[in-house]
Amino acid sequence: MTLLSPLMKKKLNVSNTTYDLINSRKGQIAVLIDPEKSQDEKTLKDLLHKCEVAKVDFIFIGGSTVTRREFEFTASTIKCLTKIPLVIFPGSADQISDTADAILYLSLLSGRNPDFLIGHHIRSANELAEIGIEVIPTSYLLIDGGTASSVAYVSQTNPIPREHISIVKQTALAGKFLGKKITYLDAGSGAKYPVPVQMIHELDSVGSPIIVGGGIRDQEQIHAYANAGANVIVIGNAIEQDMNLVLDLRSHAICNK
Ligand code: 1GP
Repeated sequence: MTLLSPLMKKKLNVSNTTYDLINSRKGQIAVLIDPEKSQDEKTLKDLLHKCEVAKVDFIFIGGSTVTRREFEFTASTIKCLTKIPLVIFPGSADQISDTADAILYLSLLSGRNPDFLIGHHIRSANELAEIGIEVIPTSYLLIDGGTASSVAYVSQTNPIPREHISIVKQTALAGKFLGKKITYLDAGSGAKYPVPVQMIHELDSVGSPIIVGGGIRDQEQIHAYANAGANVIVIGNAIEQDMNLVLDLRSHAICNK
């Protein structure tokens, strides 16, 4: 067996981290599984099989009010059932598992709640260092999606108004200067209005990979985000309501740039 040194991997352009994968192309798809709502093992197996058939790029796991036990159980079940990279999208410091490939280390920069800017991070830092999973510093921006989102409620913060694109851009830029490697725009689960496509276009100049989610329900929206330059498009609720929708995601690949 030949082991490639990190330098050789770089030369050969072999992606070896989840961040590299996220950064590698536009229009990738993540299916979000909320352990609190995740069904029995059989249903989870069925969903993950469909995700594989549809060539879903990532499975995200997380939720606003998930317990440690629910989280650990669902994460290890997913890991046993699929090889699709598993990425933690945490709602709190309790949502950690060494079975995941990476964690989005979210700082809720749209809000001013110190717990979600640094508090949960301090609580989880030792454990993350111990288990050694890939930690991806991420600017997390909540955008008004026309409904009261659970993230806004749990974090006790206000989302950025959707028409204030310049605030979003300044916040994403500040996040980049603070060392965040990714910008995540979220209209909140079940949002009435998803993040405006124009916002994705405008963030292009910031130069960080973009993840977008919240209220995305159809192919048209997915294509629009992919063409605007989003690296990863996250879908949760719509798939919880109709698992077969995941099979339609296969055609997203035509938009990959
Ligand atoms: C992840 O909040 C989203 O960014 C998920 O939203 O459940 O509406 O797809 P949905």
